[in-house]
Amino acid sequence: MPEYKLVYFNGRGLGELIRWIFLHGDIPFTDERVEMSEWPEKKKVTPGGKLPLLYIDGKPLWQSMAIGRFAAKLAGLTLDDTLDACYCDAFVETAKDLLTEMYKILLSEKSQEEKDKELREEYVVKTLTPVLEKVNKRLETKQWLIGDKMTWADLAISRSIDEVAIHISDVVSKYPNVSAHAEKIHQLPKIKEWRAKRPNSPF
Ligand SMILES: N[C@@H](CCC(=O)N[C@@H](CS)C(=O)NCC(=O)O)C(=O)O
Repeated sequence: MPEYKLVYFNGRGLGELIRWIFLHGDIPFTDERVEMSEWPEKKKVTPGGKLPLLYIDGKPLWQSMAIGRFAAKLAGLTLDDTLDACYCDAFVETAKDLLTEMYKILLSEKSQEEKDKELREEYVVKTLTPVLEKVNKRLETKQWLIGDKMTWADLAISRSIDEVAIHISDVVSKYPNVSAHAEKIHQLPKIKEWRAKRPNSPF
């Protein structure tokens, strides 16, 4: 088997979904973490100057979604049908938007009070709620988001829900199907084990 090394910051961010996919798929990988203090120097020698990167036998693959899709194929978490595979991608991008829009606010220079206000009045209303409503409705009649098996789209949505619930504790619970679906993923043995032992970090 090739050697896989995921390089990301010492946090969850855009690296965490990739970790979940490798862990669930029982695919050995090195989880290399870069401290922010080391980054200015490391960035100069990092292909593309952004993280995450996945080194496959030493050769870098960039862009979190391309890496995630590759890992998902290895882990058997993709679908063969071309259109269904695209719907998976669409949910995964939606899950990424949930994170990037939230991080934009959390990582801004604003005061905590301003961030809290923006999260409640902008993010929850315009970004989070429409997704929760759509996913909750979809899961009324389906066990998994697309097709009849678990895919990386299920992991991606539940990973984003995991992060949202860390920063905004009282919104997701209003959507019972989303909560139950996320819980089902969080109870997968490798993911459960990882969530219990992963390093603590703000993001
Ligand atoms: N579209 C890229 C975005 C990568 C990205 O912006 N990574 C951030 C961390 S989440 C980064 O490397 N920031 C440090 C920098 O730009 O110097 C992806 O999805 O991988």
